Amino acid sequence: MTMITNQFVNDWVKEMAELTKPEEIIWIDGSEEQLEAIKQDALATKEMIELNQEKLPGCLYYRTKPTDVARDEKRTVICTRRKEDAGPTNNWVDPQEMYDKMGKLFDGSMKGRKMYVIPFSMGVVGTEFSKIGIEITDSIYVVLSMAIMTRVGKDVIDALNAGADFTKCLHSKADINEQEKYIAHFPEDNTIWSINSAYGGNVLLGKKCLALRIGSYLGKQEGWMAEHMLILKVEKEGEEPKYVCGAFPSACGKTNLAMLTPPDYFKEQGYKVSTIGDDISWLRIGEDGRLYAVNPENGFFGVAPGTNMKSNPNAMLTTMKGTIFTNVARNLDENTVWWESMDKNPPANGEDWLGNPWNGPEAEVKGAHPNSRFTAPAANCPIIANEFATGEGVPISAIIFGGRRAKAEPLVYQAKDWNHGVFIGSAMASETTAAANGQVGVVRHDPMAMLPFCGYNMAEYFQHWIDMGKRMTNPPKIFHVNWFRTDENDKFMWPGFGDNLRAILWMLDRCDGKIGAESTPLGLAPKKGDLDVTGLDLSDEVMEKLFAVNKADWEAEVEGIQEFYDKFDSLPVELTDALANLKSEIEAL
Ligand code: GTP
Ligand code: SPV
Ligand code: MN
Repeated sequence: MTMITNQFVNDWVKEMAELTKPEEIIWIDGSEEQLEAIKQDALATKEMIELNQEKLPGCLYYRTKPTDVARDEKRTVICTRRKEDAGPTNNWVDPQEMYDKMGKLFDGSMKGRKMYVIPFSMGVVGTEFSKIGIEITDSIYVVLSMAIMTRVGKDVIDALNAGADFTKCLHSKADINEQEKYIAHFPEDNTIWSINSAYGGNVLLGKKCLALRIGSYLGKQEGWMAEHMLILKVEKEGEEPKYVCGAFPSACGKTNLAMLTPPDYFKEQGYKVSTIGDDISWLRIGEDGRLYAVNPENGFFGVAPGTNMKSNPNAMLTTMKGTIFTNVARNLDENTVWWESMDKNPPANGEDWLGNPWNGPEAEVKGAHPNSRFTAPAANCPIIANEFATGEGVPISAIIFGGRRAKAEPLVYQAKDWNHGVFIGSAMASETTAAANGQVGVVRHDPMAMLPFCGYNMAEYFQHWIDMGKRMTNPPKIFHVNWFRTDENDKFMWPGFGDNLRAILWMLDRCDGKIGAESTPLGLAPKKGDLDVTGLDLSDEVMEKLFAVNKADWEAEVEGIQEFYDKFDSLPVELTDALANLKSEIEAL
């Protein structure tokens, strides 16, 4: 077994073991033999189920408690010494109070269990982007998932032994008691504590907790950005590749956009799309004054329902091996998995996500939970870009903000400049989804899709965006999109998925200065004919509705933005000016 010689690491692990009192401590080195042995333990206790190894080699099934199926924002807290440093959009608790409270819950929480110590890296070890963490957990699901979602292995241990700093991540599923569930962040101590959950977003601490909440805090201090963004690469034969980042709230289309399949019409013209990341971007300014992005993750924790060979074949193919499926339905005849709209053949001899017998064709309840997910290695993705593996940043041409909005928001428009783009991001709103506990379909403000993930005061976060803009000589152009606008019959008007490439190509033409645009109160919209809709069955009337800026709707939007802004003691003047400007433009409509 690889030895950790870093005394800080050993002291911390010893201290956490004295608190949680496991029967054994196991260091994870990421080797296949070790992970295989641990997996066998999970199969023996039925914590996980092995799926059909011919059809789905290396794949496992995992089910969480019905009360523990999504992120829990109410129980997610930011613990800074000063309340104002967490800001009005975060739940704040005094750090000492939280350590005391959770210390009691962690006391003996691993009695009779094994404690796994997982050194991991977000980003490729050795690149300037890499950040190291160590997650201590009593959950085999966490061990196997972290081995997919992060970089685990000897090079991380070597980096720690060479003295690398690390984020201290402590997790115990304890009794999965939702009354005593907490996901707590101590940015000032580079520490994360999570207890009483066994669901991905609450317990895979490298992801939202480190890469976004702690990451955004570090980024503010160190001059970079941690964002809830996909990264995609667009190539046209004979031309330089272009890279685009996109921030959409949870379950609003990042994985799908990142892996999109171009419509045949564009394939024939030589267009190709590949994937760098589907959820998180870390961005730094390069020496040439451009913004460079990496995906710090090593896998995809993607929404299962809605994923199928038509909507996202690349995601389907990614999940065919080495994948953990959580809270989907099971096909008991084949020992495979199923979820809503995977195909038209739900299993008759099935089991739903709760473990109840489920006759798919006749069932009145859903087979899979709406937030059921797959955890799959990024390397499985048929269109993974070569830049993913190197972990070197790619230069970003465009940043896309988008929400799930049945009304008000047009299909696509461009910000007038960087600061206006920051305003658009800060003013974003979207309908809530099953990715977090609580009501679904309620419009809420979710700036830059970071509302649940910003580890500090969002007013300062907006300022950081503005400051980053000042430091770039050639910043990305910023756009806003909405794939989810509906008609009078509540039907989506835009086909979405692969056809979203059409909007992206318009954006890239704008970035290249190849085409003009039309000024609207919201920003710059496509001129008639510039958005290529060849082959789509969209009437002029529908196109008009997709782009309409309705005065009454936008008066309400402006009021909503103002209300959201009022939560903050002070905001950058660039944003309040932009809102005043929008207000007068809407009044003039
Ligand atoms: P997180 O992993 O929670 O951060 O979500 P995400 O942003 O990666 O969302 P994802 O791509 O998994 O999409 C969530 C849901 O939106 C799925 O059910 C998709 O089928 C649906 N969806 C994605 N893109 C589109 C689109 O262009 N149009 C429509 N109508 N639905 C879409
Ligand atoms: C999200 O909710 O935005 C996700 C899934 O990507 S989770 O890891 O649960 O946060
Ligand atoms: Mn996400």
